[in-house]
This record gives sequence, structure tokens and C-alpha cells, in this order.
Amino acid sequence: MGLMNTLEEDDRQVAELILKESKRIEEGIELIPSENFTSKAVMQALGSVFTNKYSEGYPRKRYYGGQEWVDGIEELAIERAKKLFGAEHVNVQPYSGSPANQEVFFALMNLGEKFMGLDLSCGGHLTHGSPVNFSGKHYKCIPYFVDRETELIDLDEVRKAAKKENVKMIISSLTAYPRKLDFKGFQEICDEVGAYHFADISHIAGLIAGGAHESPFPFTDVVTTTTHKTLRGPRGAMIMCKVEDRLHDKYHKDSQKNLAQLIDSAVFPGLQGGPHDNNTAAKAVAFGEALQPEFKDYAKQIVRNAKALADELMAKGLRLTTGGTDNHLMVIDLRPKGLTGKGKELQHAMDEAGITLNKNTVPYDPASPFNPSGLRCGTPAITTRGMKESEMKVIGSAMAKVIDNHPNASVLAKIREEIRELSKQFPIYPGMGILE
Ligand code: DSN
Repeated sequence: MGLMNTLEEDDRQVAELILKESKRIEEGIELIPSENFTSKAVMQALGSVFTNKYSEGYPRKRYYGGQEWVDGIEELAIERAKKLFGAEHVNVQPYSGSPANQEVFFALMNLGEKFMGLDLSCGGHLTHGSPVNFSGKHYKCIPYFVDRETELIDLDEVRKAAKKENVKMIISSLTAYPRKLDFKGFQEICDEVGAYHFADISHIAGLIAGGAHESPFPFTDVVTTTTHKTLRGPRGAMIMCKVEDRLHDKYHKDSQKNLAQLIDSAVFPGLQGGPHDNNTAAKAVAFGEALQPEFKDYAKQIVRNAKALADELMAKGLRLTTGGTDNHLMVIDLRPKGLTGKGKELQHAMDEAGITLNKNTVPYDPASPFNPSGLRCGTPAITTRGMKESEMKVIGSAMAKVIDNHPNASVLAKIREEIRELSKQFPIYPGMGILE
């Protein structure tokens, strides 16, 4: 076996598993709202020679030789990201969302200081203060929750707690909250209490880039995002921020660094080593794609599809938290169907029917996070493959059938066949011969 053989020649076992995964995604319906399908061009950049390079440092200020072309790639990714989001400063080196968030804490907070984040059980993220995560272990999280009745974020409650606790940072973000975030409202609270405003837009970055969701710019100090969700790029992340530190005199008066420098040095050398240059190349490709006018249509279609799917699920008698969706995702509340704590069972049943989603807590879930009472689903991936409102009706109706008949294997097998027939009409990677 030679060094330059193809994967199929070199490692049949791995090649076969990749083919099986390709078949799974082509024949099924992907509803995990944080997943998407990149373009072939993004995957080509990921598999390029840049995977071999080391380039600690930043463009024009590296530690190793051979950087003639890496600098160009990183600068291109930065320029495209700035244009896409209207950001003043961008760091494209974070390996993924959790490291990016850790880097923001490292840049702005001292250990033990107070901040606020949306509680995981109400649709927040582990890195926004969960007690089992670095953010909750090393800093003091004052969580905020959604209202018990409306299941919406109540900014008056956030304001009250922020004032009482005198927090240094407030995170505005979501991973399972189906409504728009009021970034301007969060910023007003941050201004009133003298706190940094940190927006984690990982889930909605593509919607923002495409004009289908309010942007956190120019309100926030720091914004992180993964690049692989609605933004449809490679697995990875970036941090965007203002150049000047609005709160420099209050918190960093002994530092000569502005906000952009604080963030950059938290990424490297603070918490990371060499950037993954193949990933940077793929990010540049994805940002270039998101700058095209078609991406605006894509982002708007994700939201239209989510509304259509939500309407169909509700028409079939299912309850959605908050009563619907404004973005790309929704959470089905299984409790009214007598299925409290059955999220895991239903996730498996959906798998059997060829529909991929994830179990999720509903706000104030009486059941445990391992066996919660909700299902989270979303439309970024199915929109990428070209599906529209009429397909959402078919999918929503199939999901309701799974929920109503889930112990019945023959019903699930029949739905799987229908799902396969639908999927075949919307190939993800045409010409790869997966379904032949
Ligand atoms: N795992 C991601 C999600 O599904 O929302 C967040 O990190």
C-alpha cells in the first residue's frame, strides 16, 4: 500500500463506514437543528494539504516557516467573515464552539467572577454556566430561566438579577429556544449594570448572515459562533468583537490591550496551539458561499420551513414549547400525550423511522435530562437539500404518526419506506452514487 493511495484502497474498513454514513444521510431526514450538510467545496478544502501545516501565531506574525499561503487563507476567511456579519474584528482560529466560549471567559473574566447565562434546562448551552462545565465550575453563574407560563425569556427578570448580583458578563444565546433573541434588550441591561455582553450565535449565525434573524451587531461586545450549523460550513468556530474595550477602565485598566487583543491572546497563546489551517480554508469557502445572494433565500426558507413543520405538528395535535417557532428549531412537548420522560424512547423510534432528531428537556421538565420529556428538531439540513413547505407537511405528519404509534415496529418500517422515497427526490451529494 502506497502513501498516496485513496481511502478505499488504503483502508477498506473506514471507507465502508463512511459509505454507510453517506447512505444513512441520503435515505433519512436530518432534523437535528445544529447539523447541516456542507458543500463539496467545503469538504475539499477540509481534505486539502492545509491539514498538514503548523502556523502558530497570526498572519504576518508566525513562529514557523512556510507560511506564504496560510496567511492568505486566514486573511481571506477574516475578511469574508467581517463582511458577512459587519464585525470590526474576527478571530477564525477557535477549534469549535466550546473552546471559543472558554476563550471569551479567559479574555474577560477572572476566576470566580459572576456572569449570567440561559439555564441548560431552558434552552441554554453547557458552556453558559452548567455546573458540570468549566463555565459553572470556575466562574459563578447566575442562571436565568424562561417564564413558566409563556416559556419565553423575560428580560425584566434578567435585569433584576443582573442588578442584584452585579454581574460582569451576560450571555445572550440559545440552543433549544425557538424564539428570537432580543440582543438590543440584552445590551441595554449590560449598559445599565456595566457588564460585558457576550452573544453566542452558534445556532442562528446562518439566519443572521442571511437576514432572517436580528443581528447582535452593533450591540454586543463579543460574539462567538460555530461555523457548521445554519452557517453550513466546516466544524469549527470563530470569535467576533469590537476593537475597543467599552469597559476597559472598569475591568482592565492595568492592561495595555484593547478588546480585540485580549480575545486574540486568549485564543493563542492562551488556550490553543496551532490553528487547523485546513479548517480555516474551509471556513473561507463557507463564508464565500454565505455572501452569495442565494444564501439569503436559503436562510429565509429555513425559517419558512420551520414554521410549516411546526404548523403541521400542531395540526396533528402535538404541543410545541412557546406554541411554535420564530427561528430554525422547535421543541415538541411530549407531556400532554402522556409521554413524560419518554424523549429517549421517541428519539429511538424516530431513528427506526429514518428521522433523526434529539431528545431534549422541556422547560421545568419533571423528568431527568437523560430521559427528558421533549424532542428538539429543526430545518437547516432538510432546507439545504431543497425541501420546501409541502415536504414539511409530509415530514410533520410522519413524525406525529411515529409519536402516536411508536411501539409498533411495522408502522415504523412503513414510515421509514415513505421517508426513503421522499429523501430520494432530494439528493444531498448528487453524483456520488450512494443510492444506486
Ligand atoms: N451540540 C450542539 C447542539 O446540538 O446544539 C451545541 O453545542
